Amino acid sequence: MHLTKIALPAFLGLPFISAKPLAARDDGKALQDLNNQALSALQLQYNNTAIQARAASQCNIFNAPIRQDWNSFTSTQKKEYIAAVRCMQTKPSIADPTFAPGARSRYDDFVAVHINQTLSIHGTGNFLTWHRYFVKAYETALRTECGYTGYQPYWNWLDHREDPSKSSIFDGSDTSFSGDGAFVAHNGSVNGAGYVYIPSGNGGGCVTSGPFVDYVVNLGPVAPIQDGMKPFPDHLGYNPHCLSRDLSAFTAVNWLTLENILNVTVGVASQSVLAFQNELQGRFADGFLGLHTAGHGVMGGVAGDLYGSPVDPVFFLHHAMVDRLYWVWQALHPSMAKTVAGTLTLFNEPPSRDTSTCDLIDLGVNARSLKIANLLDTLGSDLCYIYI
Ligand SMILES: [Cu+2]
Repeated sequence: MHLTKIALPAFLGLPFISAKPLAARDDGKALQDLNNQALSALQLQYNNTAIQARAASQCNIFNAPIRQDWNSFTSTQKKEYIAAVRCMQTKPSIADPTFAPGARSRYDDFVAVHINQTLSIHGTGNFLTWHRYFVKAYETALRTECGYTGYQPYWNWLDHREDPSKSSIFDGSDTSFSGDGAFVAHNGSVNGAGYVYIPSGNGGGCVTSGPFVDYVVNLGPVAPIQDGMKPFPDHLGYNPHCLSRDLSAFTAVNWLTLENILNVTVGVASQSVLAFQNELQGRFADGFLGLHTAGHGVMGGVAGDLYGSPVDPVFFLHHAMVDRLYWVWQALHPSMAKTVAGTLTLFNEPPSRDTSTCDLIDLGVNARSLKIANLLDTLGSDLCYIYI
């Protein structure tokens, strides 16, 4: 599906998010308005581009593939996406076994590069572009290796925040990503680098229904945060276990909020890429998880492990939503859109130099390496997509 020139003018002329009290506003509609603001801004940028440059461009807002909300998929589209994920989990790994001896599947190849690079892709200057490219490479693998014909869907965080087990992503049906884990009594999780206590939910064990009930997770956990969950000492070794979850309404209600989304995209935390990425990832010492960390925390179980979090297939819908906010922020802040900030190491520990847009993003066997500079524009020659 592509946007049409007839449909697009509808995005123009929309008022910017008003300052009405949050409670008086439909949160879902406000988020959609924000997305429409980004589309309007991109159309203006397109209109202001010289005609010759437009003609030379392969990708533009009118021909770009569209990433959309999982909720807007039909049952057929959901089943096609899920089947492609299951296909990735059964196709043999192509990674060098000396690199990741525990990787058995193509899916594991993605998990392995994330585990391997964890300390240099979070709390760093490449966080946004690394994960953007990671999702893109995964989307491409689903399409080229597993016959998926659609594009990467995203998880709308505002949907069923008060009870994620009722959402179309986690309801446990055959068009979901399986549901909550079986109840296992435990004393909650400690998220946010040890600063933020999360009470246990109704799960904690293996998922009990849906498409991923028999999925064997081969890698991790490296640094689990759920009480009683043991780390596996060999980071890339073979450790078959189940997909566990402990859905956390507590986390969703506290941090997956419209207020936080508006703050990073059009509010105080949107004033620089550093402010945007820091607020998105969280201020842990203040007890504030941030949207990115909270999304992982809502899943709980194996997804709470910073290293091995991609073992839960909802990781890619969550990071598509993170990327959607990055895309909105870039569209609404064109003068800063191609800037990067931050260093090469997690919270600059150990201290390292500043990230450069000439630095490479290396996804191992999953994609060719690209410079950060090539990943800053989703309407460029290496990336081509928009969100609705
Ligand atoms: Cu990550």
